[in-house]
Amino acid sequence: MIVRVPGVSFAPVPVKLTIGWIMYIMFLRFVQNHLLTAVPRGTPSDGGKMPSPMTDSFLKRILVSTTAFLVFMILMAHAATADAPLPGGAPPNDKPQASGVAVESSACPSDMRLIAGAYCRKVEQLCLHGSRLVDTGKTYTVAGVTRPIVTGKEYWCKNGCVPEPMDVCYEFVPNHSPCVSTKKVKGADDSVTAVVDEEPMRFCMDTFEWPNRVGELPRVMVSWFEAKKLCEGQGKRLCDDTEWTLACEGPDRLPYPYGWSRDDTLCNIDRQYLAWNAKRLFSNDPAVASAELARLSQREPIGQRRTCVSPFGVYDLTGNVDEWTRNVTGKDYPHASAFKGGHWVRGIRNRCRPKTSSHGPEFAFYAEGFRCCADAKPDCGVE
Ligand SMILES: [Ca+2]
Repeated sequence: MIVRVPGVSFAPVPVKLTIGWIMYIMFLRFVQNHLLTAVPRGTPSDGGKMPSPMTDSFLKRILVSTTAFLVFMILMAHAATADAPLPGGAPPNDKPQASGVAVESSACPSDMRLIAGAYCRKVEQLCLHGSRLVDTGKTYTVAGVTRPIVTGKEYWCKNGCVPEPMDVCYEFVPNHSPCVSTKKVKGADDSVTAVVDEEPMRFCMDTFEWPNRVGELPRVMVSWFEAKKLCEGQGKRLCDDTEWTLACEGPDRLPYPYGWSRDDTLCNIDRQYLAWNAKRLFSNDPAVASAELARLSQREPIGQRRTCVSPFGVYDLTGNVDEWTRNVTGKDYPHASAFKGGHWVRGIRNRCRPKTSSHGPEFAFYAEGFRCCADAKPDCGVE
C-alpha cells in the first residue's frame, strides 16, 4: 500500500524537472547579477593591483557554481524518488480506488461514504462469456479478434442451495453500459418520445457491512425487520435497492464494483458450498446453533479485504455477506425486502444489478446480513 499524507500532493516528474531547471537558471542569474558583480575588482585607482584569477573572483565563481549544481541535483533526486512505490511495492490485489469520485465528505458521518450520482433504471450490459451461455447472433471484436456476443440468463441459488452450475457472466463487454430508455413522454402533438430514465441521488452509505466496525465479523442471522430496527437505532435506515446499485456500480455503471470482469480474488466470492443442517442451525440450544453457524461461515472480518471496493469507496458490496435492502424496484412485490450483492458461496449473483426479492422480511440465514444508509446533509458547496 502506498501511503499518502492527507493534504499533501506531489507534482508529476516532468513538472518537477521543469521547476528544477528554472530554479537552476534563476539561481545562476541571481549569482551573476548580485554576487559576482559585487566582487570588488582591481582598478587602476587601487594601485593597479588586479585580483588573481585563482583567488577572489575565480574561486567565488567555482564555489557558487558548485553550490548551484548541488541544489539542482537535490531537486532532481527528489523528482525521481517522490512517486516511486514504497519498498516492497503494493501488495497483491491492492487495487486503488477509482479517481474522480468523492468518497469522503462532511455531508456524511465519518463511518459512511457519500454516494452522489444518477441511478439509471435500466442499463445495457453485454456478456462476453459466462456459464449457460445464450448466443445473441451478434459478434464483438476486441484487439482484432471477433467473438460471439452471448448473454447469460441469471440463475440464483436453487433447490435449497444445492451446488449446481450457475449462470454467471465472467466477462462483460468493457466500457459498454449505456442507460436504456424505459420511459415514454407524450408531446403536445401526441407524439411519443422514449427518454432515458435516470434518477439523481445523494445519500450516505455505511463504508462496511454491519456493524461497520473494522476487525469484527459482519452480522448474519438477522431478519429484514431486525436490520431495519438496528439501522434506525443509529439514526440511519435500510438502503433502497436502487441506492445500493448506484453505490456499487459508480458513475460508469460497472457490472462489478471493481470492473467489467468477475474476479474471485478481489471479493470474498465463489467459495465452496457447505451443506447446512437446519436442526442444528435453528436449534433452541444457542451453543448448538452457534457451532453450526461457525462451521458454515466463510465470511471475512470487516475491512480485511481492501480490494473489494466500489468507485464510491464502499467495501464488500458484492460477496462476503448478502445484504438486506428495501425492494424499491419491485415496488415491495412480492416482499418489501430484497437481497443485494450475494454472499461467499460459488455462483451467487455477486454483481451490482441483480437482486433477490423472493425472501420475506422474516427470513434470517447464515450468510445474510445488511448495511445502513442515511440522508446526506445539504450540499453547501464545500465537501
Ligand atoms: Ca456484502
